[in-house]
Amino acid sequence: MMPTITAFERSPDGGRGLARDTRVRWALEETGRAYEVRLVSFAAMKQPEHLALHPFGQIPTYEEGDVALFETGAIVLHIAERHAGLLPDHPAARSRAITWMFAALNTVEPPILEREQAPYVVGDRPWRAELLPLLDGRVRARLTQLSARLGEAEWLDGAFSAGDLMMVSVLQRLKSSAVLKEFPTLAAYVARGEARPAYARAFAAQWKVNARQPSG
Ligand code: GTB
Repeated sequence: MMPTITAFERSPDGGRGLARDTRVRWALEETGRAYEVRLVSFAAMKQPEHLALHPFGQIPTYEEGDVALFETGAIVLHIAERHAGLLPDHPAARSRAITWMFAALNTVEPPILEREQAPYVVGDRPWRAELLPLLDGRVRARLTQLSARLGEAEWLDGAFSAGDLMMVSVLQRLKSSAVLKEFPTLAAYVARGEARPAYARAFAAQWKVNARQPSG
């Protein structure tokens, strides 16, 4: 059965691929799965029909037969566990790849999002000038650790896995910030992920919907 995902009718990033449907599209492409997309507006995301699928009124969601999922971690894991291409066969290696998915979402993504959202949250309050460098420091600390672990390797643990897919997706949020450039091995890691044909197909599919100037 062909899965259906939801995505922004009009992504605020104007097609840069940063909305989280891109990582689900990428996982589907890596595993050779065809899929359908239902585009939703911001208003529709808050309506009962969508809230029944996603309690927080967000995208993406994933529907396939009697399976209805939200949260990209759960969706990518669901795909990776059922279709070859994103998880190693060996049980220990498989568990390590899943660990990297969690590390991306629970350990690396939070400080990145915190830094990205801080200017909107603090506005022009007087502590802004002190807070932002502190949050930059938290991002740098994580990237230093991640960069040390990746070293000169191509991927985090052997062959490309769902852990790399998730980590590259998370690091992409830093592409417009100067900080990623301070970590050339991580910048190259992101570029390697983006060079994968499956990523190119996922990017092109969301670009077709969203291509325009970013709205903010
Ligand atoms: N933890 C959830 C997951 O991983 O699935 C987070 C899902 C999420 O944040 N969805 C966002 C959403 O639906 C879209 S991706 N937001 C609408 C809302 O909450 O009302 C986040 C996103 C949005 C915009 C950009 N951008 O413009 O660059 C990048 C990422």
